This record gives sequence, C-alpha cells and structure tokens, in this order.
Amino acid sequence: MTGGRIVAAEVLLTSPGRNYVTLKITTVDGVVGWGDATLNGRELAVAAYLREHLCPQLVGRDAARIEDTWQYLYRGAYWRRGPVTMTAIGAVDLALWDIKGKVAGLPVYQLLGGAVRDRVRAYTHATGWEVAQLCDAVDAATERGFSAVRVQSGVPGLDTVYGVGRGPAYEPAGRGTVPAEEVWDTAAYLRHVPGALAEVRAHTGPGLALLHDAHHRLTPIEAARLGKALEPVDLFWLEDVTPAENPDVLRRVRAHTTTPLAIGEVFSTLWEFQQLITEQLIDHARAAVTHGGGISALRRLAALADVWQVKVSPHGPSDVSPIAMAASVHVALATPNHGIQEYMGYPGQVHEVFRHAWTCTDGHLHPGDTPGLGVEVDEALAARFPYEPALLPVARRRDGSMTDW
Ligand code: CS2
Ligand code: MG
Repeated sequence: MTGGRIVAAEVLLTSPGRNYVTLKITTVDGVVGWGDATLNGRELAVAAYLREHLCPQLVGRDAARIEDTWQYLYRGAYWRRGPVTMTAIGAVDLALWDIKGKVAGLPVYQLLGGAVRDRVRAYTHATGWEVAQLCDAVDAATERGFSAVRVQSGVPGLDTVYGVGRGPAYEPAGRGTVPAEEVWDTAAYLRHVPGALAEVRAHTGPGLALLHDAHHRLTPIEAARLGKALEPVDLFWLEDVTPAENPDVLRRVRAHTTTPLAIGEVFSTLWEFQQLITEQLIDHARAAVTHGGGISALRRLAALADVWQVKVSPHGPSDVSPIAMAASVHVALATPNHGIQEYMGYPGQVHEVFRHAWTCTDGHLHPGDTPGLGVEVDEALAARFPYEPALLPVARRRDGSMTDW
C-alpha cells in the first residue's frame, strides 16, 4: 500500500490562544495527513492560497509522490518563492510525509534515514525588563532542564521591546485588525544590551549557552559593533542582526566579530540561504520547516549547509504550530548537521487541540515513535476556538519614521 489517491484537502482555522492554519489531506484509503500552514499575521492569505489554488490540484494526485508534488506546486506556480506560496507548499509537504509515515507504520524520522542522535537539544526564551528579572527567568529555564536560553532584556527609556513581555509569557501578535505601534531606539539598545548580557553571563557562569535575537534592526556597522561588544559574553549565537534582504552586508559584520551568527527565520527558499552558506557568512541557518517549504526543502538546505559546516537550527516560536514542531524535530533527529531547535512553548490549550507524540523533557525534544509526524488534531475542540484577526506590531523611530520590527 502506498497511500493511494488524495480524495480531500481541507483547511482548518483555529485559535486556541493564538491563530493556527492547518491543512488536512485525506486519501482514498482513509489515511489523514496534517500540515501546518500558519504564517503569523497573514494567516488568511495562506488559507486562501491553499483553498482556492492548491487543494483543487491535490485531489486525485498520488499521496505517495511527495517530491513530485513539491516540484509540481513549486514550479507550477510560475510566481514562485515568497512566504505565502512556500508556507502553502510546506503545509502540503508535511501532510504528505505524515501520510507516508502512517502508511509505512513508521515515524517520519525513520523514513529520513533513522536517528543520528538520541534527542534534540532545544533552547527556550527568557525575558525580563530588568536584569534581575531576566536572571530569574534564565534560572527558571535551567531548572526546567534547558542548557540553552535566549535572553532578551528591556531597554531603559523604551516601553516596548521585541522579545520582552508584560505578562508571564511573550506573545508578539496582538488581536485586532490594525497592528500595535512600538517605538524603537537603536542607540539606547546598543548602549544597554552588552552590559545587560554581561550581567546575565556573570550570573550564570560559563556553561550555559546564551542566545540573543536582534530581530533585523541593525545596520552592518552597528551589528559588527554589537557582535564585538558581546564577544566576552560568549554567545551561542546572535540572531538576525541585519534585515534579511541584503546578504552582502554580512561580510562586513563577519570581518569584525567572531560572535556566531544565525539568520533565516523569514526566508522561504534555499536560494535565500545560498550566499550566506557558501560564503560562510552565518553559522546557523534558521529556516522554519513550514515557511521554508516543508521537510523536503529543509533536508535540501541541510545538505547544502553541511558542505560549508553551517548548522541548521530551525525557528520554533509559538506561531510554528505543534505539527510544524513535530516535523522540525523529526528532521533534527535524522540530520547530522542539526544545531539546536528553538522551543518557545505554547499557550495551554494548544496542546489539547494538537495532540502530539513529541515531548520536551530536560531541555531536549524527541518526536516520539508514532507513525507519521505523530500529531492528531482534535477537530471538535479546534472548532470551539474560531480564528480572530491578530497582527504583529510595527515599529517607528523616535521621530515617527517607520523602521523594522
Ligand atoms: C522570533 C520570533 O523566535 C524567534 O526567533 O524572531 O518570535 C518572531 O518574532 C515571530 O515568529 C514572528 O511571528
Ligand atoms: Mg528570531
């Protein structure tokens, strides 16, 4: 049995604490495959792309032909690449790998060649407006068993800062149809962050892996300066120092600092990573499994990155659904040059809607041994949480001009 023809492809929207878009593919044999199609703040664009354009093309296709379907949808778009297209293709790819695993009776990582490690190292987030609060949050993460923690601190004079929440958990997308506006001041950030992170390092001692995300906000020379200033902190990585559009600028950053760099959560294809990898301008490729075109695409990225000693360390905030998290962890378990998996965690009811075999214990993830991806969606429960519009914030400088959030 190979899985047979696809008889239905449907899109589900649910919001158990935050919005998720899910693709459900059913075969003639009644096998169901699940794919994550969530693109934070632009959910309905991907839902429409799937419903209007891809689902009708999927019905009647052989579910077993994963790579052919990927090529068909990618090359067939003509208007290829871009986050909406690639998230939709990624969702299809995940659902078809799920079906293939279920038909074979094997977890997806076995289909990818089997485990190359026993478990997948994960990092989680710690945030604090004040350094003391941040150190407490780091301690809470290490008490949960994490050996790697992303640290984001408040900046004096700013009321909102990327990555730092007002409540117990940080969730950037806000409900409503108009985005929240934040004020950003790079000079204040650069004045404060090296000292704040040095205090965190003094608090933790040398062993703990510390990561920091600059969220696309710096110019090349600012990024170089920050990387250099953070060298004594011994970061595991400094993430998204400059905006994604121009990879060439990373050469300048690299010329000035040996702080490891991680980039790629907003990338959609291998080609956006090509120069960063082949010129060794980054140390970690941060693709998200769905946004980057699925398991098939992430494996290609890992193969290219391996040649240049770059690690693949996928994106994993709460907007990457438990289905995509499962896919990411299956790939991680079976991929030699996997680096680390981000694990931000989810609002409570997400775990009930998406019942998953993957586990996060002692700071490590494991995909479990359930056939397929190992996630089943409770559709009745999902229907009780209807989609509500939510958007990521926008950012302005102190003079009112727009900048990168
Ligand atoms: C982030 C994300 O996890 C990360 O590294 O940069 O929190 C990002 O801001 C969100 O995924 C946006 O949807
Ligand atoms: Mg990031």
